[in-house]
Amino acid sequence: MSLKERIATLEEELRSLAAETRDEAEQLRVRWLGRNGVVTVLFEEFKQVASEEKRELGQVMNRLKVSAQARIDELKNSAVEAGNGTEGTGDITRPARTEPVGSLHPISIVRQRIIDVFGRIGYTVSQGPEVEDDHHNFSALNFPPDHPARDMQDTFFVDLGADMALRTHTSSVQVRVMESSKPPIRTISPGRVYRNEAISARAHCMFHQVEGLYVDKGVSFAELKGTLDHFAKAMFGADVKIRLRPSYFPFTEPSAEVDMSCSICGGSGCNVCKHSGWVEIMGCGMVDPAVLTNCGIDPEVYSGFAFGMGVERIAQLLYRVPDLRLYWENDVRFLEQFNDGAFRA
Ligand code: 2NL
Repeated sequence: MSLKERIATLEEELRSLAAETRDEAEQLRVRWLGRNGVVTVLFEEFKQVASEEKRELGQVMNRLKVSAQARIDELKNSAVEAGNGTEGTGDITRPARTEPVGSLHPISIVRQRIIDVFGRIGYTVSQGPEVEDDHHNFSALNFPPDHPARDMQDTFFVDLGADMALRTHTSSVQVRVMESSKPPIRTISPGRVYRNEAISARAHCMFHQVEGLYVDKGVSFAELKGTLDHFAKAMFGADVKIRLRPSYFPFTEPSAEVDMSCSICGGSGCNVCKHSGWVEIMGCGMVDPAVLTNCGIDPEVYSGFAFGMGVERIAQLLYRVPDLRLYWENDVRFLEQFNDGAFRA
């Protein structure tokens, strides 16, 4: 039989190889690829082949060697998976029972869900510093010099010289985005914010906000309503409704407070909505033209809408959390209730 014919026979044989256990697969490896294995011997004989045939034959030989290796590895792996021949080789240091390894904090879960909802409609995520200067946190956002938010009573100032404070909203991030990029801008800014308030069941000095900003030619209030309606339904379910009430923020005009039909009682009245059928979920409005100008965007060409929500508030409505302080106490009896199994080993 010529070398070529023998290779063809071996390729045939390779396809019908079988091994029940790891040991059997290992014996096959020795028989085929070991020091005196059939393939190894073949390569020895190859040295005698006339040089004009070497090129073509060499390729066929290499192919045989590679497929033999692959086939035997495959047999070895499937024997291991089936548990054959692995008796006594298990990891005896593995715990008998799987240990629980914790879960995401409800604020992390809800923040990520909010990011996902807006991500699917084209919003990017922007971040910025938690210690901000007066310009980004207040002035650019149209806060007048005597606004109460600029007071020590309401804002945590930081001893860093020039008017630095812990940001009171993530609008400061949106200001940075507008200053450094051109419309169209579609972004959300999740992050921690700080306000100098007494801690109670309903308020905390630190919370998490997600703000959104959309600036382009011809952005309308109707699009703002449509976007927020979509958000409420994506977060709380298709049957919730929203309504807008006129409000005031220094940085938007017009401004509105957004209420949602109570997701707990469906609008018929309960403790959470104080029997009104509606719960407040966020604030919003059209970006004030003065804010656009402050950030280097021409309000004669562009318009925009913005909104801001507290993640604690959204999580409170989703999970019926009765007291905001629970988010910070890290009592495992609270935290365990949000374990969806995603973090189990
Ligand atoms: C709330 C209300 C709001 C904004 C945030 C915003 C940002 C820029 C310009 C204009 Cl750069 N507006 N953000 C607008 C309206 C409301 O938040 O109650 N947040 C917890």
